[in-house]
Amino acid sequence: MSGIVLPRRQLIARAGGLVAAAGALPLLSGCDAINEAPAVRKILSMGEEMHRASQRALTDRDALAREFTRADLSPVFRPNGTRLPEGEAYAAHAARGFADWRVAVTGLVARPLSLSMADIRAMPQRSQITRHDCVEGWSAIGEWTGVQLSRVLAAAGLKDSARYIVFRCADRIGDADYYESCDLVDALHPQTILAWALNRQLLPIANGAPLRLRIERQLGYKHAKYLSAIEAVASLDGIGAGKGGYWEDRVDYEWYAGI
Ligand SMILES: Nc1nc2c(c(=O)[nH]1)N[C@H]1C(S)=C(S)[C@@H](COP(=O)(O)O)O[C@H]1N2
Ligand SMILES: [Mo]
Repeated sequence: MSGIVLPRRQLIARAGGLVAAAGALPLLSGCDAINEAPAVRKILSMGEEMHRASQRALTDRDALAREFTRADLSPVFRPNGTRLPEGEAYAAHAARGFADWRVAVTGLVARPLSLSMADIRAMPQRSQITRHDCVEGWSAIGEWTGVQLSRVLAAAGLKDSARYIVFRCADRIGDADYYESCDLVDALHPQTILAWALNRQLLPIANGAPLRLRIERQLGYKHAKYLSAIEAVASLDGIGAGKGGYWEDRVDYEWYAGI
């Protein structure tokens, strides 16, 4: 079998047919019988190939978003959505330079955390110059600095049952809190960071001070601003209207907004 090399696509297409044909094979009992049957061996190796192909598809999601240079920075990083959360609580935090702001890390974690901005800045930092793409039809390139979400989640100790990360925000639009969510592939992606600086300045309020998500393989609305809590959950049911985000719940925005 090993001598036959087919293009991967053809191999996968054929494997489907072979797996179907396996049902019609004479009954075999025990591992020896399986190993001795060339047709079955072929099916097994094709199953392995399909597995590898699906692994490749998963790894593609780990690919890095393009990073730019300082020469590419947009002169102005246009704010969108909420530009100033309403309410006295946020105003009081802003007046104190967010010295008392806390981000809770809760849900399916071994060690729930309550992180100050100082805690977040004391962790290893990453900077990245990336392009933000908003579905409303504009893009901007900015330099973001912050801690990788993977480090925060490692500090909290994700439980095996955790499947999604929910991002709670301090602003409301209309009558509902803004929120977003992603799966663990995006949560643990190296360019998914909790950013507190834009273009090497403290994050402006309009862009999500004191802390916002940068989730570089996804569209703009996934980049939750004004982060107040990060929650590990097994399911998105019962969170908001259950579609995983403020806009997903209200309009036809996709939950998986990969770019
Ligand atoms: N909390 C919160 N996060 C948000 C929004 C918002 O209104 N509130 N708008 C989203 C949208 S649609 C976009 S395009 C980006 C805009 O980020 P910016 O204001 O830094 O340009 O934030 C996203 N995150
Ligand atoms: Mo957007």
